Amino acid sequence: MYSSKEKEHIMDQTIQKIFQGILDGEQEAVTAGVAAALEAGLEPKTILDDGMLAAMAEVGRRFEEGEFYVPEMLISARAMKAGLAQLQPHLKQSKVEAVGTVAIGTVRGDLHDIGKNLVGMMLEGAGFKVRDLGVDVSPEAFVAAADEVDVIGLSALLTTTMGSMQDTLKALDAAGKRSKVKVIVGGAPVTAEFARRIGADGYAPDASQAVALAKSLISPAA
Ligand code: B1M
Repeated sequence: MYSSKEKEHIMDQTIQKIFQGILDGEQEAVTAGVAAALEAGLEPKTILDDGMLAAMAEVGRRFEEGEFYVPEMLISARAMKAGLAQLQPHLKQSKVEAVGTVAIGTVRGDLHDIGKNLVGMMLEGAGFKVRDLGVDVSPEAFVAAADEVDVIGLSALLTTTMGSMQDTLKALDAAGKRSKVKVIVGGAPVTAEFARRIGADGYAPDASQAVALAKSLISPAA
């Protein structure tokens, strides 16, 4: 039996292991860390926020400072994805009724998919049926999906691809489908003000708020 202090120490160590594993791009260290953290009774959200998302923020900082280059970012992203895949079943609630359908994608010109995947996972966990359109998704592909879903989710991580969000909204408009779907936007450079300016129905800064937003748009009274 561990004392609560010992337990806290084990938890700190496993979080540190996950954090470091992502920085080093070591998939096995990350998946072993996630398994150990779950076994130690850590909340999936704590593992995600304190271990994984904190590590990706540090990867971004190192890239900005010139300490990391694209290959390092890439191997860190792979390690992050391996950890996320393992955490996914624990982020989902079991047996939730389908509350609506969402098509989600990273907009044209943008290849970042970790945030988009996380938003998709959380939506699924909350009972949405999610159609993942992938990355570098053209406005036309979003338009094609509009007939089949209640919500379209656009993700962008680059300031240079935020314009693709506006292009997508314009394409929906031009195809006469804008009123058929709610469009939500997010991603690190995106803001609520930008969302308003391009005529999106809403903006969410993170995955859990994206779920709350999608729910509120589908059933405003709920
Ligand atoms: Co890139 N990259 N990257 N990158 N990359 C950033 C975004 C950058 C901020 C790094 C930096 O300079 N600090 C910078 C962008 C600068 C800018 O435009 N302002 C950058 C750059 C410059 C580039 C390249 C141009 C580098 C180059 O080639 N010279 C290049 C572009 C390629 C392209 O897309 N065309 C590039 C490439 C890459 C890799 C491929 C190597 C890799 C991506 C791998 C992958 O995704 N499969 C990569 C990575 C890993 C990053 C960082 C380090 C991490 C991104 C990430 O996954 N974060 C990133 C730095 C950073 O973000 N700090 C960086 C974790 C993820 C969970 O967070 O995606 O923000 P995020 O998602 C959050 C929220 O934003 C929100 O919820 C999520 C969960 O809370 N959210 C939504 C996201 N989508 C949403 C949608 C919603 C609602 C909420 O509704 C629909």
